[in-house]
Amino acid sequence: MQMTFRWFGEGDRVPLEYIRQIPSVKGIVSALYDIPVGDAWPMEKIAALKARVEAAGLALSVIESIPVHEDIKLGRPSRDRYIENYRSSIRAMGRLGIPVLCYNFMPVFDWTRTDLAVKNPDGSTCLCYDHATIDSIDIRADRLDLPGWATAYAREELAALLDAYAGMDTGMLWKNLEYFLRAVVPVAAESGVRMAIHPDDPPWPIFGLPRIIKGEEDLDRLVKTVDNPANGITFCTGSLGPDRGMDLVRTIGKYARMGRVHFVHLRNIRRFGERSFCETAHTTESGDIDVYAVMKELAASDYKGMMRPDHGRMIWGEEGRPGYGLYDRALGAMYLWGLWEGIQKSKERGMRR
Ligand SMILES: [Mn+2]
Repeated sequence: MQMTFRWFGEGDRVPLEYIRQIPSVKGIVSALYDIPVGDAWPMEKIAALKARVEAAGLALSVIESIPVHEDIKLGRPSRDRYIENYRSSIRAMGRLGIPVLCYNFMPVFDWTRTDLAVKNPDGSTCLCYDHATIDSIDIRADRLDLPGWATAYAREELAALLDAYAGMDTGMLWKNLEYFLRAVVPVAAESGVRMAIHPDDPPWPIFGLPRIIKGEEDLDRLVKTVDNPANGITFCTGSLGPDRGMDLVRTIGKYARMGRVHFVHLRNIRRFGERSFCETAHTTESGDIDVYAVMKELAASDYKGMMRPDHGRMIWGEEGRPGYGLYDRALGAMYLWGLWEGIQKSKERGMRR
């Protein structure tokens, strides 16, 4: 397993040089942030990003993400042009030897939270989600009152998208994902790039928009849709975990043994009621996910892919992008690496005996 860390490019308040100082972190997860959604990523720009990361003593291990144009998700005739661009970006990644591509297929909004800075008793802050609050938001209001998304869309643009999705059910969205995968996975396979779909976050429909990567049944369908190792999963414990019915430990082992987990996002959450949760520190005792058991199952599956500590809290007075401060994610990386080393060593001892 390679431990990685997300970096949002030169605009990130956390410099690459600081990330390099976190023990155990060898890889960077990043993207090009100035390319319009749907355009092909120019090879030179990806090469420059890679060179910048390598100059800091790290590897560019994962692209997270190349956004999928809404026309692809909507199945519009223009999708073929956007898919061709997507294939071109994948080929460029392959030529540069960047092994993993994380992407998602969520309509309109990807990650969704209702509060980006809930104060914890210890003075830290964290991101939370409450479904009743989501239901109370008027997404067609003049000013969209959804944390993190207030300025993402112009009002008319959002209204047009919502109208376009109004008649779409999950079956149609699946068809469009399958069309996309049949077109891009063969290119990824021949380019040496492993695609890794990120589950829906949170794992249920919001604002009446369909969502299709919510749990085990969906992941089963996904891996079968194009039966190729290049068609894989980003196993995000914090995205799948809010569903109380999800057995994270068994399922991460199941897909890892199939060779379909290429990237792991590890974070912990605390559930409140049915569809309500807050993100916590990474340790098992902090939330409802048995992080040790997840890591143990991954080790038992002989996992060799990438992992990153996902969202952290804001601690020690740090300010910055919600979920993506340096301090708590660095603590998370250390905790996860400590678990991993311990588990690997007891595994080796067990085998010698
Ligand atoms: Mn994630």
